[in-house]
Amino acid sequence: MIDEKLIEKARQTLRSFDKDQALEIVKEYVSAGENPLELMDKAFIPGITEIGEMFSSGTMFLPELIQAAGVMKAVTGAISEAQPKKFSQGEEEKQKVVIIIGTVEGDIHDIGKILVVTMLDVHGYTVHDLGHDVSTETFIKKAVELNADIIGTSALLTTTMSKQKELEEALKKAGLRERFKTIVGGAPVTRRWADKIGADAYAEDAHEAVVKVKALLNQ
Ligand code: B1M
Repeated sequence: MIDEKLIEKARQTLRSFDKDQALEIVKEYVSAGENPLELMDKAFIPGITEIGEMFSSGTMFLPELIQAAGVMKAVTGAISEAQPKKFSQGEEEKQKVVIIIGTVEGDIHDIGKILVVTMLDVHGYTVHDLGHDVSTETFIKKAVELNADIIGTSALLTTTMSKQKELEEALKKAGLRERFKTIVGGAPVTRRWADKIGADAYAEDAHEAVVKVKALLNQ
């Protein structure tokens, strides 16, 4: 069980933009044999959410948000690297499943998307991370090229969520809608939105993304 003092210490690294200290906390936690995803869920994600709130209320400005995001990105990388593979039954079948994921066009937020990629990867799926600011055309081109089973899109801005709808429409137009399953996520994205645009699945967080992918594949 993660203690409150450590949670506060980790959150403080985001407020003070202290990347070294943040990475040290992750390193110590991993060395103690703990799962750093717990640190992510209980400390760093609430911490960066708090930073986002400070940004929208005007108590923090863009250059500071960028610095805090730099700390968060470094932590995400370290936690992703430290994840042990969770092999389970049906491993070979899972590895045959190809998932492509990216943040939609016009959107450079990629921290949450990296966590989703990590979780699917550690659960044994073959995941191709297309990065951020990915156009609808690129999603489709890559899905065909890699013979993907699932296309996952992340959107963090209310203005870029429309790109998830655009993908659904473009797939239909190209006669490819039945060939791929789609899953959507991102802070402003909801189940309602997913239903509205006709996506096959919605996941609130990286843990749920694994559950939803399994369900999509009837695993
Ligand atoms: Co941005 N930003 N930002 N930002 N930023 C938000 C999203 C915002 C809510 C902040 C705020 O005002 N409170 C706001 C959006 C408002 C809106 O649209 N309604 C905002 C804004 C306005 C902007 C800019 C426009 C600011 C400006 O320039 N004036 C600009 C936009 C740039 C662009 O994309 N074109 C901008 C820039 C940035 C930074 C570059 C500084 C940085 C991003 C760095 C990076 O990602 N490399 C940044 C950050 C860090 C944030 C906040 C503070 C934190 C985002 C984050 O990393 N959260 C964010 C506030 C917030 O979201 N509360 C904010 C932690 C992460 C683990 O969670 O990404 O939600 P999240 O991912 C979760 C789930 O959503 C889900 O699982 C993840 C893990 O559990 N999920 C999926 C995500 N993708 C999924 C895909 C799936 C399934 C689940 O299936 C495929």
